Amino acid sequence: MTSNKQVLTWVEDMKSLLKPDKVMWIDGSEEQLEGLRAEAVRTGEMMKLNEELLPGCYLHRTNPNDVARVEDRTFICTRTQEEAGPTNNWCDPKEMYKRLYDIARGSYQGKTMYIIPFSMGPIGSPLAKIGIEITDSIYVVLNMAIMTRIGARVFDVLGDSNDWVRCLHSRCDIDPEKRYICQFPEDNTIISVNSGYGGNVLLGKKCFALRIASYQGWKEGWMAEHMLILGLENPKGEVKYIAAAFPSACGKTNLAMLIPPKYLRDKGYKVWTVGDDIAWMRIGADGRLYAINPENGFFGVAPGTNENSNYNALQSTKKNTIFTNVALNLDNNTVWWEGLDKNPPVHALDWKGNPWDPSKFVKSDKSTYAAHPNSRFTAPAINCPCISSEFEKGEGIPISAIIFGGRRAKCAPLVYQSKSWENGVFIGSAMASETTAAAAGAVGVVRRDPMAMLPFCGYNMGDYFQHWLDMGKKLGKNAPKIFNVNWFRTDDEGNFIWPGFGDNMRVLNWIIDRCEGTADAVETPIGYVPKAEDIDLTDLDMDIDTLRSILKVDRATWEKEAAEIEEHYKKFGNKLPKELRNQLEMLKANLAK
Ligand code: GTP
Ligand code: SPV
Ligand code: MN
Repeated sequence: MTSNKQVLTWVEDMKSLLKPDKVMWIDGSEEQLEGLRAEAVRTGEMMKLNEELLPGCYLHRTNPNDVARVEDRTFICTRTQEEAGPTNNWCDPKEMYKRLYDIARGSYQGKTMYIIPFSMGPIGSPLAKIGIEITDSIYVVLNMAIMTRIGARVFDVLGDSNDWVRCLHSRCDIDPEKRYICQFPEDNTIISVNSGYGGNVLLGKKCFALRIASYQGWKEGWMAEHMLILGLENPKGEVKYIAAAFPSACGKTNLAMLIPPKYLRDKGYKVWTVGDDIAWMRIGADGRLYAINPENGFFGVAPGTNENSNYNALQSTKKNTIFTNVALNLDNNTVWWEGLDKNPPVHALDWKGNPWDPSKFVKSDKSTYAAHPNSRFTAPAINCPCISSEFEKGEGIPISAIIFGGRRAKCAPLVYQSKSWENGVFIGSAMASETTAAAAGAVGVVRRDPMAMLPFCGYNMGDYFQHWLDMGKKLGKNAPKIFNVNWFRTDDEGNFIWPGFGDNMRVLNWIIDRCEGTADAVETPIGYVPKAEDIDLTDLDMDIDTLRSILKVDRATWEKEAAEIEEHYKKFGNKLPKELRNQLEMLKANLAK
């Protein structure tokens, strides 16, 4: 399929290490993929779902010890620890290669080695990059076939070039004690062992498109970010693009596929999805910031997805989709998860494959759930009813606004605008959010997650902040405006105050109006906050005082926040850019006024 010498040498090296019985080059043809689906059904790796109700759809269950990303077993292996920085696990590359090769040695015996050439970004796009993943899992092959552009045509573009990322995955024994997800940014190499779950094994996604790509972007002058990209169309038919960084399971897929409230739809407002998780951004010939979505599908959170919360995501999963760790409805061979509808299946198997009894469901006890809280769907982007006409556009689309956000029960207001790019970088660098089920470990703990990149930045985060500041200097007056949002403020009973989902459009409209210079704002110590009258509450069961309560910047809360940011900044030592130190001092001074 290729005569690229570096590729062939690497494949030979991997063959002698892993000792597969067979080797299969994935050419991307439908016949080949169909053969693999049949084989996965034969071995029980996947279950075929109801062909009439869910054509081309399958269910896969991972090992219960292997259901989310594992941040404590994820490493950035640079020559020095300083290059990986204070927020990453680090190991010397020589030592880690040895440990991983010892674990992987001979692990493909009796199995087939699948070689998947893939492109992150439209094939041949000037913003795209190529990778090759070797895996022993058909589930990985079939997911990569949805999430990326795969097959022989990737080699046509690669030619003899050595600019590609080596991705090795081996399931080994799914032993959590020997599970490692390792990035070697200086070698364009990723090695993942002892896992079979999404983000740990679909190596084009977090491992390449964020950890390796963020490092490449730093070296090459572009940005790889954990951001959705959406186009907001106004009644005149003009489309403005927004990129938004929220931590895992904090609402990117939902915002990317938003359906505006009826009164805005009637006026002609629409939202178009370009991406739901990752953005690669470069400065274009006209000096503006252009973004592509390097992915080709959605690896979305299933629980909570329904007709009302995210109609477009649900539609995207109606065909050619792989479901992971959701429940199986035995009556009609379809899938179910908490929050899909109000009719839990009567005869069902839970995500572990055990009989599930809906009468035993207790909200506070996750072990009674039918679907795992981090169960997911892998759906082709072309299935999405609101996919942007620019989705395949290789040069990318120009970004007008960048939004940061997270889950903060208190503190951060519904929305505010930064006073400048530098101030926006400060806001991103100080972001905090409650942890979610997307990663193994405690859920609901507030932690600092700068730019939603804490688990994904492939180099020293102090250098990453500096890179953001440098990009702003290069962009100058063309820099997108930077905002912060928080859909997750709660009342004393713990209920969300803001309705969220489609109603977030009301906030997006204010953001776009601010970019156009047509909306007013109030200056506060933390940035520009909307006047309550400027957030349209038409058709909403919310009074303006409640809205005021979530727009309020509380001085005492923010003084405490500033002290916590100061603590958070200590980690970065002399790598913390002085501009950010100044920003913090300015915030403290503003609060003291
Ligand atoms: P990753 O795929 O892990 O990166 O997650 P994501 O950022 O794409 O999050 P997603 O859109 O899948 O949402 C995660 C959870 O947040 C789901 O349970 C949603 O129902 C919930 N959610 C999303 N948007 C909102 C919102 O505006 N308000 C509230 N209250 N919940 C939301
Ligand atoms: C995330 O955790 O941010 C995800 C899911 O998008 S995973 O691909 O597992 O990283
Ligand atoms: Mn994500």
